[in-house]
Amino acid sequence: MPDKQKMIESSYEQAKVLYAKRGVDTDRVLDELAKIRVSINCWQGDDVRGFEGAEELTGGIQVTGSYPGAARNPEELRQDLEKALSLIPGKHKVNIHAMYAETKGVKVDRNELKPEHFQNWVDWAKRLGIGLDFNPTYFSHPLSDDGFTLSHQDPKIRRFWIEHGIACRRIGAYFGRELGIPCVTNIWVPDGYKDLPADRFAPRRRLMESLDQILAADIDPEHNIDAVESKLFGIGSESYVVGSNEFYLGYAVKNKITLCLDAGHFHPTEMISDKISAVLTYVDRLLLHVSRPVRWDSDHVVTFDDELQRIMEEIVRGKVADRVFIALDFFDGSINRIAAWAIGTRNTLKALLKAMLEPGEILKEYEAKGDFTSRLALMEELKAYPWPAVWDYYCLRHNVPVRDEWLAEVKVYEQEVLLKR
Ligand code: RNT
Ligand code: ZN
Repeated sequence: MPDKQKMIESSYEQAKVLYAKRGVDTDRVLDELAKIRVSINCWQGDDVRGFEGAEELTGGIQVTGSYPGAARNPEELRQDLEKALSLIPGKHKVNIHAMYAETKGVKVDRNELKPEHFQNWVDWAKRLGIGLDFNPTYFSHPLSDDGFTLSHQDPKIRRFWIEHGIACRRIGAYFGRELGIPCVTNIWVPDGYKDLPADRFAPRRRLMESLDQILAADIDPEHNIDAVESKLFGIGSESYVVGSNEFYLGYAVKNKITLCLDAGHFHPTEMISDKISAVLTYVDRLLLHVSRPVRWDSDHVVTFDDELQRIMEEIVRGKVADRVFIALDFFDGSINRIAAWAIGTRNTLKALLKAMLEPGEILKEYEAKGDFTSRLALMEELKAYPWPAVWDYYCLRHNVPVRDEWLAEVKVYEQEVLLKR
């Protein structure tokens, strides 16, 4: 359809002129945007089930909904991810968990996992030219059943989970080396109490010591980047979470590792967008779990809301894109799971693009002069600048569906593939 193409191109040319008047070079912005990899969470595709045959998702997180077509095995999950990636402009990363190991029917416990158990993922990522990120899985396992892992009072159970952490860092380094793109290995543990603890100190001390042992293993920081993720509460850990924000902020600063901020892991009115500049004053790098809490840590699909835009504005205005890893974390089983990936990832990229199109220097100048009227006026006018025309052109240039055209492709895939499962 050359007409459609012409329309998109001419809208882009008009947008380009408007942005140029504000000193923004849209062509350059699109080149910059193409360099940013978003880490897409594989666990949206199978409702966080993994390949170990686990019957239940534990750890205080929950997927609701029973939309047909969830991936049941590695082949289906990768096929679905590939479909989703074909609807998203740019080259990205896929984020996997230890429970997505492929052990050829042999039982390999989590403390014994090796790079070879992820060879299919690596070969697949190579073929697609994407990166991989990694997460040890500290839930949905008999040794996490009483709600404690790395901070467990039983040294044998702690040992098991320490070994798991070390195994995962090795696997992460393998991903980074093989793919030529560093792997972020993110530690999140569900440890905590439903009701008021008598001792809040001891589990935190144990968690610190366990993390120290995991990090003591000598693993090439060029290929593997260690991150720790905090949380406020979970289902069954409402009163106390061992790995709270203060705990991990202190840990990351002290040990010079990456801190992970999940958008759903704070009080409902507390926003991670405001934390980026604070945290990056003290840690080198930040991992974001871009998610959407609705009244609680519900992990809804990321929409184009205010907080998403603020997060991206912070990254762009602060010129810290090289210090922030953007990863997605949502799991909704009530809608088509490929659509969930497409919606969440496309929104993330749109918000990033919109932020990159901002004439940031002008805004900062107004601010420095104390002209807050102009600052607010321009910020508000920019919302109606033709950034969607730039987005459409970006999709066209990267050969992915423009606007809601991707939905028709998902519907065909649903008929031909998902509903036959
Ligand atoms: C849980 C954390 C964690 C998980 C994934 C599956 O509250 O957000 O990041 O969502 O590891
Ligand atoms: Zn998370």
